[in-house]
Amino acid sequence: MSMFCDQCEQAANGTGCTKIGVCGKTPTASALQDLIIYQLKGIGYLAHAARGLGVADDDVNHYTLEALFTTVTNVNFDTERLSHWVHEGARFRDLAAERCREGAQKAGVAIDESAWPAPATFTPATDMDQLMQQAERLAPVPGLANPDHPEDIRSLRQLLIYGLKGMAAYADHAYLLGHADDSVFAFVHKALAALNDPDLTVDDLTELNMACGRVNIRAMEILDEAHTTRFGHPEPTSVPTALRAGPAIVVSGHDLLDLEALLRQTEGTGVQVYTHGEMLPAHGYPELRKYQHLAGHFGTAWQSQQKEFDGVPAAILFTTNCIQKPRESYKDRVFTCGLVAWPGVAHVTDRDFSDVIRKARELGGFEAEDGKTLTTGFARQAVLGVADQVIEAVKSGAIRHFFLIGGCDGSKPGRNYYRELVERTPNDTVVLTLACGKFRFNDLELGDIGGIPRLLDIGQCNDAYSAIKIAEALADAFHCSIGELPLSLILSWYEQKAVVILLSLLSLGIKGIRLGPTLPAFISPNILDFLVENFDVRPIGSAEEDLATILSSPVDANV
Ligand code: FSO
Ligand code: SF4
Repeated sequence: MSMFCDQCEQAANGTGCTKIGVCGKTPTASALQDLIIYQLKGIGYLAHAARGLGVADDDVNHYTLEALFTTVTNVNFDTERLSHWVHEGARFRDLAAERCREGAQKAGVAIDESAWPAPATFTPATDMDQLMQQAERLAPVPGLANPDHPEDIRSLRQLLIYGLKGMAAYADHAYLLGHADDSVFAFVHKALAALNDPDLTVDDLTELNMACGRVNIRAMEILDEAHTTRFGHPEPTSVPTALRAGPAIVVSGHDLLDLEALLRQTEGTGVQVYTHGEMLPAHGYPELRKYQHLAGHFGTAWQSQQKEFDGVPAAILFTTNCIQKPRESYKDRVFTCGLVAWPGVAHVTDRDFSDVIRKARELGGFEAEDGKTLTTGFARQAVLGVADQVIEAVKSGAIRHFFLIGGCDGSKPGRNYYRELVERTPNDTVVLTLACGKFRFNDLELGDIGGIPRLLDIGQCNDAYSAIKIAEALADAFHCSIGELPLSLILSWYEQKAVVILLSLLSLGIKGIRLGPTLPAFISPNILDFLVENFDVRPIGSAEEDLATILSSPVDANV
């Protein structure tokens, strides 16, 4: 069985995975994810039509987000769970169709169901072999990259689907915290519905992609609201990497709600909880850091997990991506929850972490060990709280330039660029960072400028919203646009959440972004030319040369 997937930066040979995913995704899992996307185009069509008739359905909204999120890189590798999503898709499609009929009845209009596109009437087979046959039949080239579409159209359609996946991840985190905005669901359904139209032009698709970026800013804003309402505004925090003696749970992923539930359930049990990867910024939130047994941070970014978890005497909990195939040396102590799943790995439901706690006790835990400290918690409120000091430092020349060096980490050697770049930044510059790419350099001691740390960790990837707010506030203070600030954006991408953040930055008109370690496989040469011409997007070069170009740029003199 073949497959085709080009949605992440690891796409085999820079074009796409065709035999098995570099991430470990099997052709069966890939086909099931394709079916989920196929069905979502139908659900989107019906939900968009129902909304137009005045009826929105919250269950359909939530299914849409979670089904998209399930197909993001390094989330769900379990074919049993994926086939469950396909079958659930048929149920939610029926619900969306019902809402459509209800809306039509209320509005007194007739609907022509024979005009509904094929994905809106698709019935999945019950048996896996037949499901695979359906997947093969529906996607002549698996992966839904229709070979009949011209290359640029295909490229923009993939870009939109990947952007929607990334946005859905952020909107789902917010939804689970009780925060949502119908404008986000409305756009996701509208865009999925549009993808049924085989005649979309480059202009139509460009507009949809830009809108995806704009709506994602709202999705990240809602998530920021959800996090800060529930957990307070992050505060600058020193996080130990030292280990305490005793039973331990290491928590990875991005879901702060899962972490909070685990902290509550482990309180007073003697089990220490450590963050891993994208969970590091959790330490900055007052309502999470108040737990004395939130002991510190373990390890670095996602791609090092197999090495870092090898034989670790602790239970490991994955709350979201990025999970990799667990080695036998630690598979028995890995747990997943929420949407993340790996075949044969224990899955926690309803945030009942008792099995995880039991496993942590059984394993005995770490011996005490010394470690360094990392800092985090420089989200928008903390940075804007010292805005006057920052503005003064820029005016006096103490701060010459800001770098936003953020995004995902990954295993390509080219990613050393980001460390080299940070190491070379002059002492009169400030580095803002976010997401797991920071682990390339967040152990560096960069010192401070008049009390302002030179390395500021804004948070997780979704905290790109905070970064945008900080940039907007600086631009306001200097009466200029973000593009006129002495600020350079140097991004590393890996998966679809980074794709949607890039769309968000482009939708704000931000130009001159440097992107690495390689450019997306699904971007065609013409679309790349468009991005270069209109947004001055450039691939990263060498750290030394890029830095020299940035610091000699006339934009330095603008403020
Ligand atoms: Fe990293 Fe993975 Fe947060 Fe991504 S852990 S790579 S962009 O999931 O979402 O930054
Ligand atoms: Fe390949 Fe990335 Fe797709 Fe996995 S998600 S199959 S590594 S392109």
